[in-house]
Amino acid sequence: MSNTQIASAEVLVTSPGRNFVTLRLRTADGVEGLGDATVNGRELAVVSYLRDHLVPLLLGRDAHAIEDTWQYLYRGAYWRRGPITMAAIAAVDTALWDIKAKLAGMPLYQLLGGHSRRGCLAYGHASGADLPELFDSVRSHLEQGYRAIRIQTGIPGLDSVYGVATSPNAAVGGASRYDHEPARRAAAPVEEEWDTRAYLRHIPGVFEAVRAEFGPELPLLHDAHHRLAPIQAARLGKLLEPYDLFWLEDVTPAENTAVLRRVREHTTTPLAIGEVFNTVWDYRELFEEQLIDYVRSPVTHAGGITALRRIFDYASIYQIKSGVHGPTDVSPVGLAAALHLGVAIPNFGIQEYMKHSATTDEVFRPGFAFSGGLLSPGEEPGLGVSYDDAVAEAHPYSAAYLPVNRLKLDGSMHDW
Ligand code: CS2
Ligand code: MG
Repeated sequence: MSNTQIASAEVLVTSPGRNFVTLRLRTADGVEGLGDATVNGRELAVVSYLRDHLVPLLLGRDAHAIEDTWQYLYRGAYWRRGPITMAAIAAVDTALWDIKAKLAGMPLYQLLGGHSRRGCLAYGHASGADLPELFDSVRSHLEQGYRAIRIQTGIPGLDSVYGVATSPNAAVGGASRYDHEPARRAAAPVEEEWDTRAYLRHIPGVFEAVRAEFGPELPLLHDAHHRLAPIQAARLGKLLEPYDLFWLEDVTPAENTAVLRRVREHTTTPLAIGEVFNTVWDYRELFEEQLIDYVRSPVTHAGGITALRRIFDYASIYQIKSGVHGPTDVSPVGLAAALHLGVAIPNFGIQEYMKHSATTDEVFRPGFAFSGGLLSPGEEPGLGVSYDDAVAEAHPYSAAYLPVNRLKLDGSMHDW
């Protein structure tokens, strides 16, 4: 029998283009597992939670006891839920699944039930300051093999809009990587301006133009980044109905999920939400009243593989599917975990895929692959991701923040 006691637990911080927090567990016999604990813009809070409070509890525990460890950390804390707690628990849980699958000599998806599909349909991010730039970006994504595309554009009257690439077509020439959400390194967040009425006037015409240019087949998605009041969200859903969206994401702020009843009453545009949710409890009324169509939680922010699988099983009862968050601030470890779940679960919907930078991939060496529009987790035992300490250490942490959002009208802080 091998010795599967947890002998070491390291919290690794690196910044290959953007900041990542990774937990590495090692058993007494030297089997290693990785877990992603990155919370964009609040990274060091999770580092402390792990280093100061969880690592001491993990040493000596049996790495095989995944469910018991999850319950021990979740119920045992007394302080339940919240992004920092759940990212820390997620990292432990993911690392333990990585170890178990390596000990079994299998890719993780085999332990989750095996293949249910050839791969995970991925959507990419097309964006542009105006329509010609947006169309170029859509074409570039189609050339790269994407078979589903998120559409974000500049809004007349606003200098910059979150989610619109700063150099959208760089990927075509290969000069530099296009980046919609660059790490904004600074001591304080950048402030952006927002105008909801200008946005609502502009977006339907953008989708009309994209459908006219690219036809009816291509699945199109859009993210409203939590910025609308319920009645505005209902209106947007209704205005977008002729353009047959795959989904409309995060229409309203995340706390008051009951308002999605109002949105749902008015529109048949499919709804996705949940990238900032932490637990199954956030979804309860949304599932039971069938107010949404897709679950956005990633493994990293919803308590790990154990917890996210439970959320997906619950969703499946209501014909609700997965649509896992996959921005560049979810590390390759978090993305790999989503892909193992994604190929195995019965109710897979779609996977977001923005592509990490080449430097990020040098640190994490992911074994997953993108081909023909599908992402596949690969056949290496475990998660299929290995961490290169030397490369990681060459990219030390430096503070970076998401932008904040103020109304153009009078500078009030606005939702996002
Ligand atoms: C976005 C994210 O990918 C998405 O759908 O909402 O870019 C999100 O804003 C960031 O991941 C936040 O860290
Ligand atoms: Mg989003």
